[in-house]
Amino acid sequence: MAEDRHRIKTASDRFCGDGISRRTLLKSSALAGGAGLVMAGLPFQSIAKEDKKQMPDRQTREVWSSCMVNCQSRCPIKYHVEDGVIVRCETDSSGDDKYSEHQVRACLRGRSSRRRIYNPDRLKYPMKRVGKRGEGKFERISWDEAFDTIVDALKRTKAQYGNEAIYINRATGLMGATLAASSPPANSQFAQLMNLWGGWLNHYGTYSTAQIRSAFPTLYGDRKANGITDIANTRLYVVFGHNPAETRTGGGGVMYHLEQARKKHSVRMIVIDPRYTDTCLGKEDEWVPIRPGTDPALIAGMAHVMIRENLVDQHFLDTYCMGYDHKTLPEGVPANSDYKSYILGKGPDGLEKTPQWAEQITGIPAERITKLAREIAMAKPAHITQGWGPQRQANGEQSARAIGMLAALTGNVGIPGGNSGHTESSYDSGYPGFPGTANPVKTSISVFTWMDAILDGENMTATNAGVRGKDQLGVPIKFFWNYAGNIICNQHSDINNTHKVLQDETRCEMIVVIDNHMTSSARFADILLPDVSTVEREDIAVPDNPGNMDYRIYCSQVIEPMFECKNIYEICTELAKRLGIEKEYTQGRNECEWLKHIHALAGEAIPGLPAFDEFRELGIIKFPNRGHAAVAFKDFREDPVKHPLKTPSGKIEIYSQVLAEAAATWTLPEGDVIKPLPEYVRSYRGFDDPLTKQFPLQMIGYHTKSRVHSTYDNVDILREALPDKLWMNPVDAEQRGLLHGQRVEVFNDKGRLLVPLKVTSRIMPGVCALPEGSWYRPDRIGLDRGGCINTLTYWGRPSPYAKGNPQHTNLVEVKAWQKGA
Ligand SMILES: Nc1nc2c(c(=O)[nH]1)N[C@H]1C(S)=C(S)[C@@H](COP(=O)(O)OP(=O)(O)OC[C@H]3O[C@@H](n4cnc5c(=O)[nH]c(N)nc54)[C@H](O)[C@@H]3O)O[C@H]1N2
Ligand SMILES: Nc1nc2c(c(=O)[nH]1)N[C@H]1C(S)=C(S)[C@@H](COP(=O)(O)OP(=O)(O)OC[C@H]3O[C@@H](n4cnc5c(=O)[nH]c(N)nc54)[C@H](O)[C@@H]3O)O[C@H]1N2
Ligand code: SF4
Ligand SMILES: [Mo]
Repeated sequence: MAEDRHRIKTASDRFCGDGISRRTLLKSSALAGGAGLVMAGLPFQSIAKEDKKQMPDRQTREVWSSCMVNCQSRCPIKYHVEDGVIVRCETDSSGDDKYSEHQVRACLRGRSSRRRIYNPDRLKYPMKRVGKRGEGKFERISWDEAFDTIVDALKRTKAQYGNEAIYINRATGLMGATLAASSPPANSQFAQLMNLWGGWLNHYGTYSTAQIRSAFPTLYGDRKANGITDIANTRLYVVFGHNPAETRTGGGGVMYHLEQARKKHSVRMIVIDPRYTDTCLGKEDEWVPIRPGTDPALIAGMAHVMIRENLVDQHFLDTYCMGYDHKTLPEGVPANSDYKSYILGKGPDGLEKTPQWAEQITGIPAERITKLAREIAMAKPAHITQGWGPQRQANGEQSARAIGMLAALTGNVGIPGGNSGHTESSYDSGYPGFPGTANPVKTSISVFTWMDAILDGENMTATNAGVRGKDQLGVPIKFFWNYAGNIICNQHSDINNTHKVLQDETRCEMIVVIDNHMTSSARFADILLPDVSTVEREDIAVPDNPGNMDYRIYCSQVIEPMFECKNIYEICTELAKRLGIEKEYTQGRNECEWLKHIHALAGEAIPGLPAFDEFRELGIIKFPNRGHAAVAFKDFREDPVKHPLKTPSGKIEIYSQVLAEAAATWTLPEGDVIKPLPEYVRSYRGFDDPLTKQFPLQMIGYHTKSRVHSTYDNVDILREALPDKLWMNPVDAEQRGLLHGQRVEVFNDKGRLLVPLKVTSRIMPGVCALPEGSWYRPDRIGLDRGGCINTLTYWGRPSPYAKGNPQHTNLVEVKAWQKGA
């Protein structure tokens, strides 16, 4: 901190081509105080202007910026700056906080962002690796040397392997940014740079949603859901593996909307999750603990009850769906391949999917399954939905589709108060992002398969690895861009194995990491570049799930860039210069001019938008949805002939022709299957895998409120407030003689980690849970004292169709930790 205080950099006016100096700009932001705008038709109406607090004598300023990490909210933060140093922060206090024009209040993470900005882990200078890759030995170099080294490597890679050997990794640290966006990678400045230089290898899918993203469209042709506020119109909210109280916090987050909607009509809530989550905490009406990876079996068991008791919506299934029963099976498909036959035991497996059958798999008593089936079928309408936990499983495609199937079975699709089974949708004001150019390379790999592409890119094909845009990738990844991501070594699976692959410099030849902090991924860089943090640049922050009120936050530069940190636009401009594409890249604009340009484009889409300078002063503009909440597939429900779905048949494909084709033509590892029906499929590392003899506990990860993935993990007060613990049921703890609070070793065939134990009946027996995102900190004997869950996750087998990350499918054993063991 003391060092920061004394660091002085010459004020730069590169942001503003309008001649306003940086200091004046900061003052003008300060003048805005706590203003915010709500779009209330035309003209825009200012709803609050706090007293102007300007104390120039004391060099005190208040400047709006934001927290824009990937928790999927983004919150405005007003920083108080004294003598160039942030001393404290506040959040949105504009307006009267009326619902749908509400305040977007930051959570504890955003409010502690000062500790992330002034953190001892901050990267200060460009560095090059001097030891073995991953060893963490670096030497300070000049920016010129860094740029030249990168450009040499780029040129070498392109000449020898072509542009497809250049990969931009998934990285979500700046998912909410506009100019500094890291994700989707196609929106990043590195993508723009590479687009203009022949292209780069892209990926499809995300670590968040790979399975649901690929699988849901096979059912509905699309990934649509009713708006979150439409929950006010429902009788029953049935939620599978979704925990917005932790994963959608902040004033802009889904949890707030959910509470508002439920309050309106006392909506009942059933939570189906192996854990009693924070979303429950007395607010739920029922918690149904379920074994991880078995949701399709619960749904099959419920379908059995509904069919037997004549509770399915037969008219809906006949009119809008393919493959529910023999009447709507596509032509040429073998008899009894329909869902009803599967449930009633007339399909190829000959097994009736009774609630008793489902009990054996899910761990939910048959009686409870029966009652649940009746309640869900009879609640008209019911909003059936899912988070992304169920699909981050080895057969997550099946879970995602089965939940969608339940919505169809009960006829809840396309109506107010209903839903498709997909995660809720939000209102979108139409404010655009960075207008990038197209990538000349059309090939992409699944997000989870970059390591496969390093190891064996030559032989990855469309049918053995899900390569898209080309039959065969044909070339390994040789150059690796990693900007604002900690996926390389913390957030990807099976860290110990990843290390081995990456340590071999003959495979991936150049890894460039651009971050704020010395993360475990940063340690794997060949060239390591220090980026400025959000408060050291100008940008526009974009929320992900804003519910019924979209908004944009103007992030003014709060403090001068620290140390030798450079802004991403500056970095890419320097690289563009050396690649001979500076003009094409900058299009004659500096950062501020790009933001102005984007705001001007927004003005074309949103009439009455305040001028750029006003936006900058206001900090936040709010766009309430003045219409109704979205009702997914409403047109289709009203007229399925006029508004067919994007599936091959135009209907909801309970029997998916796309998946039937993949099942027939793809090469899968032994044991993997792709099923045309949303049926239950046993999975490796599931509850009944033979490996349970050695590692008897299923272990899921979850996204915790103490951080956002690995970001904020190095903020001391957050760690103190909520230390990571392994959740374990008292039954399992007793069997192992383990006590609450004790340090335990969690291990399997992939690795070992150390973490304190939380003995709690908030998790079902046979399952334990560890928050994801903790920083990997191995000791000399390979024991991860950081407690990073990816020490124990499995990489070798992506999910069958999406080729997604099965990071919640794990088997482990737990024992008391003995020092020196
Ligand atoms: N086992 C398991 N693994 C998981 C998951 C799971 O559920 N279980 N979840 C997966 C999911 S859904 C996701 S999205 C991924 C997330 O994985 P990542 O995308 O790697 O997310 P973070 O760990 O938050 O890393 C973000 C990085 O961005 C950096 N950063 C923040 N601000 C800036 C900035 O201004 N400039 C620069 N240059 N860097 C910045 C941070 O320091 C941090 O290193 O993890 C996945 N991994
Ligand atoms: N505070 C905070 N917020 C975040 C993030 C963060 O790291 N921290 N990350 C953000 C990102 S990038 C993402 S992708 C989202 C993640 O959002 P999600 O993927 O929805 O979050 P998870 O916690 O992984 O899983 C949600 C719930 O699913 C449960 N679950 C796991 N497996 C199963 C299963 O097989 N069946 C059922 N029924 N339930 C299961 C878990 O116990 C958990 O409570 O959150 C976002 N928000
Ligand atoms: S972590 Fe998310 S909810 Fe919290 S302040 Fe940041 S953007 Fe807002
Ligand atoms: Mo995510």
